Amino acid sequence: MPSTADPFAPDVLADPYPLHERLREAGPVVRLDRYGIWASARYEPVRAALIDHEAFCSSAGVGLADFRKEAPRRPRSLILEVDPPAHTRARHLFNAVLSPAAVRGLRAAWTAVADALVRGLVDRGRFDGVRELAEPFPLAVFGDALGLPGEGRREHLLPFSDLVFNAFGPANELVLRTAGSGPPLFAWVSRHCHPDSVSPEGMCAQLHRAAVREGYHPEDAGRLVRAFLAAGLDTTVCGLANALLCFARHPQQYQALRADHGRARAAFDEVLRYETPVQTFFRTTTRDTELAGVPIPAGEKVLLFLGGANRDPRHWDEPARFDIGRRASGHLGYGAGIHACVGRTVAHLEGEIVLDTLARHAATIELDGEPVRRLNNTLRGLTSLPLRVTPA
Ligand code: QZP
Repeated sequence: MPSTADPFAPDVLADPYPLHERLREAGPVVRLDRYGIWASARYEPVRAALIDHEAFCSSAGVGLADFRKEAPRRPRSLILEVDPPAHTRARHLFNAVLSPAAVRGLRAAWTAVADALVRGLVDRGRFDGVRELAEPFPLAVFGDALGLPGEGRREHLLPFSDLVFNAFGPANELVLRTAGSGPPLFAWVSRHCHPDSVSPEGMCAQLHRAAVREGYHPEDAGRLVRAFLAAGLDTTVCGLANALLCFARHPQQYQALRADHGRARAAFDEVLRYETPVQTFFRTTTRDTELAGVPIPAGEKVLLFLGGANRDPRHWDEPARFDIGRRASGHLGYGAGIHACVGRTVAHLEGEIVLDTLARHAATIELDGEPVRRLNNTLRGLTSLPLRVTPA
């Protein structure tokens, strides 16, 4: 059954869940007439398409634009928007830089940063959860790990990724209203994809060196580094902001977290399931195929609602309930298959540390005003989250 809905309309981005429900009820895979694409908001087909990278490829772009019909609006990502074997080569480089040992080595310093930040906020009693915690923490800790200079991070990286993630959607008002702001942001990002502008021990320089060693042209090595800056900051900002909102709205769940800090990791998975930061991705069919029994011709765009899959009642018991006690780890917030988030251990470390630290220092966390939702064609997050906390 086709649908005329616009998944990128402002009211849908503000609250996508009613549309997900309608699409899931309309079928496992639905035609979206407005964009001439296919879509699924059910768990099984979304997962199946992500895992079948041969029939559902990434090299035609993972946004609405079909790179076979129109040139990419920015130079193609050499990890995200490629298929094997090019993808495999790039993925190995990221895996090496983001090795378990490397990520383990970040924990102590990051915990100390979170501790100082959260102590200061709890002492004040009231703060903005986005501007004073969800944004500064990843910008500080992952920015340092990447080897970026402190200067200019906030002003460039968050608006840059806002453009990047809007660009996966249609050229709607969100894209048009920021159209002029790109050049200085791209210039800053390009500069810091070059090893001369970053610390030699940081992950940007490490990745660049490894890529050149593997035979990438230095310019392509820089384009690989760009993925760190595009994908590694704003996604975790959204995840942390969503986490704070979830716990402010669900005080019993916050008390359950406080009662057992060992739950912080699982709790962050439940946040990613319940309020998925990366809401959507596209794939493109490489041949006539089928998804959950629905035939799809070759060369078609398929919109995968990760956030919809994560609330599919066919897979989850009471999906609209935020419950840190459930087994949420099978969620699709990090994707699945060969393109599943390569930085997930870093993202999860940040989430765990912030939730654990908060639970140690704040006895209660409550809304202190209306949260302000941030609209983006791909990301689900907030621009402001007024919070009130009491000391533990
Ligand atoms: C964005 C790039 C959540 C991710 C898909 C985001 C992402 C990954 C890579 C790039 C951009 O390489 O530019």
